Amino acid sequence: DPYSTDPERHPALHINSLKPFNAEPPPELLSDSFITPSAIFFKRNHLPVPQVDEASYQLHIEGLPGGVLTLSLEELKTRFPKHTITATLQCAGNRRSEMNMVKQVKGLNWGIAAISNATWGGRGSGTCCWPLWAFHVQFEGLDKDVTGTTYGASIPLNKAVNEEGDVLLAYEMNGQDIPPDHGYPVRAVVPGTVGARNVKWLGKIIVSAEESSSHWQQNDYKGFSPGTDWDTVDFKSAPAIQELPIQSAITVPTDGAVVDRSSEEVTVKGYAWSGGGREVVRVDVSLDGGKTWQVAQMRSSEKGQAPGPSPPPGRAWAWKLWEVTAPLPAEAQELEIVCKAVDNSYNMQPDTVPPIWNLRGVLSNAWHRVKVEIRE
Ligand code: MTE
Ligand code: MO
Repeated sequence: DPYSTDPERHPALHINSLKPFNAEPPPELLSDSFITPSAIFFKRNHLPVPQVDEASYQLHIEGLPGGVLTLSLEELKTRFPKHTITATLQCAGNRRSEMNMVKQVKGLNWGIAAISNATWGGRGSGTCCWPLWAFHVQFEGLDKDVTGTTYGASIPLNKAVNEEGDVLLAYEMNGQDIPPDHGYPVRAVVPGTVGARNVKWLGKIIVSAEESSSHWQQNDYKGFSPGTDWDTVDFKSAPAIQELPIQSAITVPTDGAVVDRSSEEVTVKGYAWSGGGREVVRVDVSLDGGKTWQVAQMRSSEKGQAPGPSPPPGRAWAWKLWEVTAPLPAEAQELEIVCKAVDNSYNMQPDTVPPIWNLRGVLSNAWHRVKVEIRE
């Protein structure tokens, strides 16, 4: 069993698939902390977790003018200054289950928690000397399938070399060595970019004229029209997902929860985030299915702590947690709670799923709705 050496996992995780291991935290745990503890950070593995020995670990970098560059973990840690960023990672398939409710899609049935936020430490990728003919930076993982094919993906070169892109070759997550499930000993952190390009267990970097030829770059993680089906889909016709669209969801209460009339108020909590470093500037919350709205309170730090300086424009990599406490409407027996976020480009979420439905169930970012019963 190639999965027999996979690490132990936190029992609170909701498991979507055991081998490979795919799991998300319960939503109400997610909004408890601005920085998601690594143990409950969502886990998305396509393959077995590779066993990497830190003493013999090597990172190979190809396509630079000087030929192949090989770095040990020690060299990566000591030869370059350490950068630290707080960035949210979201899987392209987050909230796929809502697409499944419209019409069956192909993929893991993620709820709303295939998204988490961590502090990452490592070497910045922006340096000198990138060749003029290069347009992409490919990443290869050390995780392999039975045929020896490794996980791979690529990002545009300009994202990787721009210091304001904040791309990291990260060896720390939340102040500690990156845990095995999250890419020990080194992973690419590409803030603002879909989870799939944040390659874990990084073995090789290739500076190239071409995108990664991997299955996950070419024939997966792309968006299509609701009218495209598996008979007509042409993966070459769509660009690989890089930056993700505006997103928000309600973590508390959960769908189907019951609130007591005597409590008189309801507190709604959730997260909001946008790709490409765009900052969330507002979250609107409705208790009546979208007829009336109020603006949520947002925070960008742990509860009770002062927020740090706001991020420079275009570098808002971390999510915001938000909260609203409102009186229970007198007449209602049921609430349909809805949230929607707005980023600093005034991008907003679509109100329903059908116009954005796609056969792979990616980019699911419609207004999030939960129904709550009021018990008299
Ligand atoms: N990197 C490797 N080597 N193998 C993988 O299976 N999964 C990708 C990405 N990097 C993957 C990978 C996907 S699809 C996502 S969403 C993120 O890792 C998930 O990162 P996490 O498990 O740390 O949350
Ligand atoms: Mo993903």
